[in-house]
Parts: sequence; structure tokens; C-alpha cells
Amino acid sequence: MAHPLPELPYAKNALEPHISAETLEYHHGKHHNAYVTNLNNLIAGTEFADKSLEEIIKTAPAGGLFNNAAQVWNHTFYFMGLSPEGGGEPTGALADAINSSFGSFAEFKEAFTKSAATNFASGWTWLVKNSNGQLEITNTDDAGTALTGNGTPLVTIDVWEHAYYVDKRNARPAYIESWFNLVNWNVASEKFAG
Ligand code: MN3
Repeated sequence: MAHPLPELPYAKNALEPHISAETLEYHHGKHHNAYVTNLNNLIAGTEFADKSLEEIIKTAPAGGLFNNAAQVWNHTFYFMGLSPEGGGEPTGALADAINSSFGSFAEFKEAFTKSAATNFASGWTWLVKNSNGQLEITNTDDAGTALTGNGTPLVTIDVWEHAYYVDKRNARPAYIESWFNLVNWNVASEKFAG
């Protein structure tokens, strides 16, 4: 069972001016696609060949198979969590949880930005709903994924340099600000409710 490269739910230029079509051509068309190709090559003829992506991530030993599988999942989660109509602030239960956990959306944004800007890795920064229904910000390194952590991941930002170097060069904080203009809080709210 070959794992597909998911189609983006928007045009390559739809996230401009925040994320360029050139970035998406590389980030989705080259990087994400390479993780998919590597994953399919690594599982062919092995015990993992017929497992779901989530099962592979949860059972693979540390190393190439885990790294490529987790990067497929992380990138799909990231791209599906963005929208040309995104940005702004969440509403409803997710907004209440953000206010309860961080004080306000502005305080959440400040804390998330700081965590993503200081994540000393090629990695990911996540907003996660923990088992108490409270929200937490966590960082993972390399291919590390909130899928195997405690709680339910709601949103993520990819802070590998390939996510922003074309558009922002070394200015990761400028990329984080752009990301906040694209977050699909409707998707995050569905995960929060789920
Ligand atoms: Mn990436």
C-alpha cells in the first residue's frame, strides 16, 4: 500500500503574500514529496508495508523509517492547517480554552511565537490539548511529532529553515508572523472538539 502525497487544499499561490508559491513548490512538491517517496521505499516488502501511517509512526524504531513517516504526517498536518481565509482568532470552545490556558489570545500568540522562535532545532512547535482539556505549547526536534506525545495536536508550525528561507531568509520571527495570518482555526476547533 503506497502512501500518497496529499494534494494541497488551496492553489500554490493562494497563501501569498505570507507564504509564496515558490516556497510551496519546494516545501510540498520537493520536501514533503521526498519524505513520501522515502517512506514508500523503506516499507516495501517489510512488516510495515500494509500498516497505516499512524501505526508506522507509533511502532517504527528510531531512525530513517520513523523520521520519514513522521515527516509525512507532520507536513500533512501543517499544510492542512493553513488556509488563504485563515488567520485572525479562533471562536467558541477553542477561544475559551486559549483564554483559560494563556489569559488571552494575545498572550497565547506571544508565548507560541517565543517558543517557535527559540526552538533550537530543525523542528516543530505545536499547540496541544492535554488530557485535562487545557492547552499547552510544545516543541519537537527533527521529525519528532506531537502525534506520539500526550494530548491532541491542534496546530503546528514547521520551523525547519526550508519552510521559510526562500521567503524570509534567516528571519524566522517574520515567518511566524506570516503563519499567524494563515492558521485555519476552524480545523483546529474541529480537532479540539474531536
Ligand atoms: Mn518542512
